[in-house]
Amino acid sequence: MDIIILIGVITKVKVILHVDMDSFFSAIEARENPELKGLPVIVGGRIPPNKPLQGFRGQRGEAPLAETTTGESNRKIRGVVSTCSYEARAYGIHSAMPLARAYELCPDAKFLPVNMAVYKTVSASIMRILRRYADRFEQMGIDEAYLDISTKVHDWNEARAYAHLIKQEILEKEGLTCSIGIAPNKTIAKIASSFIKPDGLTVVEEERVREFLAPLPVGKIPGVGPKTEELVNQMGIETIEQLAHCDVQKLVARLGKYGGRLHRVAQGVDEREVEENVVRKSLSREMTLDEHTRDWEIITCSIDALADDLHQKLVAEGYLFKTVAIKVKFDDFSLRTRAKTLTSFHADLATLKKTAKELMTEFIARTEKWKEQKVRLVGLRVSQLGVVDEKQRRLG
Ligand code: TTP
Ligand code: MG
Repeated sequence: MDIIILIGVITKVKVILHVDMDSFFSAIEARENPELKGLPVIVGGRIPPNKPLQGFRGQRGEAPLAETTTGESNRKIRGVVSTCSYEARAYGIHSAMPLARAYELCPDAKFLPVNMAVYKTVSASIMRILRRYADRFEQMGIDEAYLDISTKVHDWNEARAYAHLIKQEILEKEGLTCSIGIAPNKTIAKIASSFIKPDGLTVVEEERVREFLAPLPVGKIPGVGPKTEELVNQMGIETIEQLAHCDVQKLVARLGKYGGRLHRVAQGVDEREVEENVVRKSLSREMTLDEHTRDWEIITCSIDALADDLHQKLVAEGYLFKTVAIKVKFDDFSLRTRAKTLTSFHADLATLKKTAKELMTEFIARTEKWKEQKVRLVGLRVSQLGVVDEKQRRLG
């Protein structure tokens, strides 16, 4: 009798933890000024003082501002909400809302300017704490990170206790709360960290993944914005369960490759590893356009805005760039990129903008698609990064 020995590869389940700080900027402000605790706090900018309308001349003799937002005032309120406390959210205020609108909803809120230097310092301290708890650590933004804790814990109960230790240390050392999600992969861990907020902890055990995801709207999947959600809804798909059971071919026909990825995510599958942020190879920014367009003005304005944002990051991190690339996503979700490598390293904004616009001009001239499809997203990336040496950095 033949004896067949099956050698199975036992892949150990991963345990991924995602941490996201609660109302990060405003929580730091409230920590620095305890009298703000429990109040609606809005970070984004101050509201200029109310000035009388008739014959007003400011202290330096300036004319009254032209725009008005309320009947009795001539103030012009500029800017958007970066974030706000949960007390302010109760008034319907949220990130990216114009400050003028936030003021209408809650004029008594405390409006504060963005104090980025402080937030970055606090972020660095929190990341130092988190890193120690992880086998592998990946910072995602100023207030969130993934930790692979697979070898640190033996089961989901231990993972829960481990998360409590993390929350306790951040609270004791930094006086801030966070929300944590734990799951077998990154996507589910991220969905889980926002499931209960603020000060939440949600553990999605491997056997419960499908059950957890099933009732959630598709928009809960990280990266699915309102436009994609609407497209998917138009196909009669509202929940992640419906997405998991839908015909993947139809999804791919509508969303391209991304449709395939979404389908796998809906089935609880995400193979991405937690990747250490070692040496950065590139930096990029992208922007989904409010209106899909072929308007050159809008596209160049978007490129300018992306370049401004990217350049700030380059300066902050002390990088020079050699390669500039643009990315264009059309209405049918097809993607095109164009890149140019310069002969030497550059650090200035003007070169970044000029190169990006040259690439875009050339792209438009040579791409047939441009005539048929509108643009839904533009992106800008710099790669082949060099490090500004300390002396240059001081001069810059
Ligand atoms: P988030 O984690 O999205 O928001 P949050 O920490 O303020 O609140 P939550 O409890 O829901 O996590 O973003 C982190 C910080 O990034 C936030 O405090 C301010 C900043 N931010 C902006 O400046 N503009 C934005 O549009 C968003 C979404 C965030
Ligand atoms: Mg947050």
